[in-house]
Amino acid sequence: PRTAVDRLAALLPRDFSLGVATAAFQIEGAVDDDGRGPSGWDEFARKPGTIAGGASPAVAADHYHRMEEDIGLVERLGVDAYRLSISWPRVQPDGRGPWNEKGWAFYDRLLDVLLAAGIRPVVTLYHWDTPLPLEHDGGWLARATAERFADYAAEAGRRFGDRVSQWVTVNEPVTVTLNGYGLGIHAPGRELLFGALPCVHHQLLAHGLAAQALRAAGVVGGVGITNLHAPVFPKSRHPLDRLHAGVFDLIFNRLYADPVLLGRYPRIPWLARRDFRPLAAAIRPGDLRIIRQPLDFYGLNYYYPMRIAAGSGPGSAASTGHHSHLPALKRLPFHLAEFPEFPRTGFGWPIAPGHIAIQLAELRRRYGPALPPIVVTENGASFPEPDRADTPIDDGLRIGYLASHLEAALLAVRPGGPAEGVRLLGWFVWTLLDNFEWAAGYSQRFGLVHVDFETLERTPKASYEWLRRLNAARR
Ligand code: PNW
Repeated sequence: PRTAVDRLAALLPRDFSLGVATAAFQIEGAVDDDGRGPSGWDEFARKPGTIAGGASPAVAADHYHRMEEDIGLVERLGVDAYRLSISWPRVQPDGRGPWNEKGWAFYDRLLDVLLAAGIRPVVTLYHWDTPLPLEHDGGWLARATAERFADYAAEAGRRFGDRVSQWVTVNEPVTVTLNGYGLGIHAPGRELLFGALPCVHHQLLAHGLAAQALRAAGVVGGVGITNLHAPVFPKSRHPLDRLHAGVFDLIFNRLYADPVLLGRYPRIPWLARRDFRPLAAAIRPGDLRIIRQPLDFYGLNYYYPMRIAAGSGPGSAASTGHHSHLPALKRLPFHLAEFPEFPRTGFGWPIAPGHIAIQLAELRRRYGPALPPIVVTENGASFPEPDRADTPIDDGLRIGYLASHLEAALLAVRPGGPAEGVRLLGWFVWTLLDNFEWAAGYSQRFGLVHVDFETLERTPKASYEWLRRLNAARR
């Protein structure tokens, strides 16, 4: 082995899967085409002040009209898998009742194009685009949404069960609960703080019911969930920082992993008991048996570690992209502290590749034999980049982020590594294309491919070339 790419390629097990990931709402645009119904995100993004720069998701990267070109980009990367999501309101505009055949036809073609190119489709059923009528009926605060989701999952399984290689039921339920219903940064913009906790249970129930429905439909592919995880540290050794870091770890990580993998919610420490009442009220007998389905894989989205300090913080959040003032944050008894020692991404997120190893080790320690094989379903970073790609975009920082995280994960799970025993099946870069980055609009670019949002022209960045060479070096 000679180059850095060769050395990294040499670490990749033969059957290890390398891929790229996208999400429907962030790239498709075409929000009124072919009978698609509105989602909660379409409505949220129209409210003044919700999206950085007042950006609209209506066109996004226009992937709906450029699908073949985009899959061509995936094909030339030489990756073996592509993770996409189905827009629920595109295939079932009301979230209940009739299917929209033209919507299904789009994904039908997409799967065919992928398979013809020899790329394994990994399909996420829910990447945050709730059909608007369901959102108006309470969204994830309502138990009925989980039942509607199971109907949709069953239909997706019946239609595509012979062609999808892996199914992800729900993407990052924690982000939906916290950002969408707790803090109001994401759709539907509710600021319920702990009142958002029923959304935890209803999304996990949706996952369990969907996993059952997919299997009942006879799908041949594997079934899993994708959770966002971050190792959580107290800012200092002070007991109050440690206490609050423990509660935050519970809220962020364990609330989503324990029920799915162990069939129970974590024990809530006394100081948080009152706050957690809305969660207890949502649980019915038998639910946890549904939530703990045997999984073929566990999807891990990994971005950065977190640091927690006691006391309410500055009342602003980096992940909105416009450092908006968030009154809800002020009402929490803890806040996110910085890691002064690490460089940061465009979002201000710390770059700490060694922490993906800590994350994998922690999952191993907590869940032991109950931990299914892991797929890193997202890992990536945004950096400031120009709107026009007049000169080639030399995103060495992104290459550094991706290469160091992939390497750290691969080394961690080897014999003698800190996460030895974790079966790591694959790794997906977030993301193929610059896209609609939720509350940050088009201000944060995570893509391997630059998108000019005026001309919609695609221009591969240096990181695209890096991943292409990495794939080529495996053969
Ligand atoms: C993920 N955080 O969201 C989502 O799955 C993607 O759709 C999104 O584009 C991507 O990561 C980048 O943001 C996250 O604050 C939201 O830790 C918030 C966080 C991490 C990921």
